[in-house]
Amino acid sequence: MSEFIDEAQLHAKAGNGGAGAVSFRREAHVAKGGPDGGDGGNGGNVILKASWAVSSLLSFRDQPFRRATDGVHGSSKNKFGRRGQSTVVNVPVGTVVKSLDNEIVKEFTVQNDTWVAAHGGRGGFGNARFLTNQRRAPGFAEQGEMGEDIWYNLELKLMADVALVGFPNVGKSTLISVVSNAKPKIADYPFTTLRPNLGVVKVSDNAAINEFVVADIPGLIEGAADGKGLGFKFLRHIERALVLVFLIDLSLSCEKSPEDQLQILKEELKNYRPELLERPAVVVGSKSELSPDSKYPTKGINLDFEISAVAGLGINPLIYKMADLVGDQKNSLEGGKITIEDETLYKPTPKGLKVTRVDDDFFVVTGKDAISAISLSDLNDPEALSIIDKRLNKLNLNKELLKAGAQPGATVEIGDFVFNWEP
Ligand SMILES: Nc1nc2c(ncn2[C@@H]2O[C@H](COP(=O)(O)OP(=O)(O)OP(=O)(O)O)[C@@H](O)[C@H]2O)c(=O)[nH]1
Ligand SMILES: [Mg+2]
Repeated sequence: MSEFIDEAQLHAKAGNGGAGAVSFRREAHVAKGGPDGGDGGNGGNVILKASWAVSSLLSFRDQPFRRATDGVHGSSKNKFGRRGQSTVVNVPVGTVVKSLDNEIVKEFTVQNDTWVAAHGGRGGFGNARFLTNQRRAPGFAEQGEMGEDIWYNLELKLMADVALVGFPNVGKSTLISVVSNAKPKIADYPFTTLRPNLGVVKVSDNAAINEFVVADIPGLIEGAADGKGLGFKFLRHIERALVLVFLIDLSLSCEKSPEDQLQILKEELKNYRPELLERPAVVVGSKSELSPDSKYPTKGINLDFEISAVAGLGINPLIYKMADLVGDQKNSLEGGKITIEDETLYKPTPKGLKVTRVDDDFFVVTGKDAISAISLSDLNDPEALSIIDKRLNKLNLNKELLKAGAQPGATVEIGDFVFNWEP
C-alpha cells in the first residue's frame, strides 16, 4: 500500500536552560561573603518514541506543536534550579523524520526506539562556579542556553492494521466511513470502491492502543484468487493486515446467504494464501436492521457481531474488539520490527562555530558553541570578558577569523556581543 503516505509536520520546542544566579553569602561581619549563586537547571528535551499504540500521524495534523518545560533559574545559597521536564511524544513505528529540506534524520523501525527531536538548553553556571584565587567576587553568571526549536516533516507509509473483507455492496465503505476519518464513495451497486481506502480509527485512552488503521478494499467475488473481478489485485493488501474482518450482508434481499458468503470468502483467501486463514478474524453481519429476526435461521453461521452502519447499531463493541486484536498482534510481533527500505542518513545538529565575512572589516560568528561561550549575564564585567576570551580561543575563533580574511581591528559580532578583534 505504498501509495498511502501519511504526512504531517512537527514543531518541537525544547525547554530553555535556567540562568545561573549572581549571589554572595551574607555574613554578619563581612560586607560581601563568597559567591553562592547556584546553576540554572537544564531545559527538558522533546523526545519521540516509536509505539504501536499509534498508527498514524493524525494527531500531528491536528496540532504540530510539542514542547518541553524550561529549567528553573539557580538561586542563592548554591541552590540549583530544577531541570525542565522532557516530553515524550509517541509516533507510529515506521515513521520517517525529515528536515524541512527533506533530508532523512531519523527512522523509527522498532517499538520503543527513542530519539531526541529537540535538545533542552543547558542551564547557566551560577557565579559560584567562577570563583578563583584571583577572582574572589565574580559579579556575573551564565545565561541559560535556549532550547532547540525545530520544525520537521514526518512521513509514514500507512499500513492497514485491519482489512475489511466482503462481497461487493455489503457495506464495507459505509462501515469505514462511520468508524474512521475516511470519506469513501458509497453507493448501492457492486464495485463502487475501485481502490483501497484507509481510515484511522481512534479509540479512547483505556484501550491497549490509541488508534489503528482500517482498509476498505474493493469487494471480492468467487474466483477472485484466479483474477476474477477486482479482488485479486487487492488480495495482497489483505496480506499485510494484522486482523481480518469478514463483513457478511444479512439483508434478505442479498443474493447469497450469509453461510455462502463466508464460505466463498474464506475459500478465496485460502486459494490465494492459506496462511491468511490463520490470521485473527472477526465475522460481522452487516445491515442487521434489514434482517428482521436476529436468530434468522438462514444465517447459518456464528456471527461475532451484528451491526448496522446506517442505523449506527453495534458499532462500538466491534471497534473495541478490533482494537484488542490489533493490540495483541502488535505486542506479539517479535521485537516490533518492520522493514523500511529507504536509506538512513543521520545528521546531527551542527555545533561549533562558523565565521561569515560580511565585508572586509565586519565578520559574523554563528554556531551553538559560540553563542554559549558568550552567554554570560554581564558582558561589561572585565572578568567575564576574560572568560569569554578563553572560551572563544578554545573554539579556535582566531584561526577561523584569520582564515576568513579578518585583519586586526575588524568588527566581530557573536549574537548580541560585538567587539573589535585583537588576535
Ligand atoms: N440498510 C442498510 N444499508 C446499508 C448498510 N450499510 C451499507 N448499506 C448500503 O449498502 C450499499 C452499499 O454500501 P457500500 O458501503 O458502498 O458497500 P461496499 O461493500 O463498499 O461496496 P463495494 O465498494 O462495491 O464493494 C449502500 O447503498 C449503503 O447505503 C446498513 O447497515 N443498512
Ligand atoms: Mg466500497
